Amino acid sequence: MQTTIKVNGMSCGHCVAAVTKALENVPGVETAQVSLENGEAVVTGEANSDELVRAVKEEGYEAQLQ
Ligand SMILES: [Cu+2]
Repeated sequence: MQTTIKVNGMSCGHCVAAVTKALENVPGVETAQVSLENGEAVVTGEANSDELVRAVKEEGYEAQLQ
C-alpha cells in the first residue's frame, strides 16, 4: 500500500530528514520518500494514514492526505 501526504512548511534538508524519520517511526511503515520540491511524502507499508499525518504534524509541519 502506498500513501501520499501533502506536507507544507519544509524549507531545507533538515526538514526533509525530520519528516522522513517521523514517518519511518510510525508502526507499519516500510519506506518513506519525502520530497522538498514537491512538498509531499510517499509512504509504503501498512501504516494507518491518520497516524502518518499526525506524525508529520507533531514534527511541526502541516500535513494532509493527498
Ligand atoms: Cu529545514
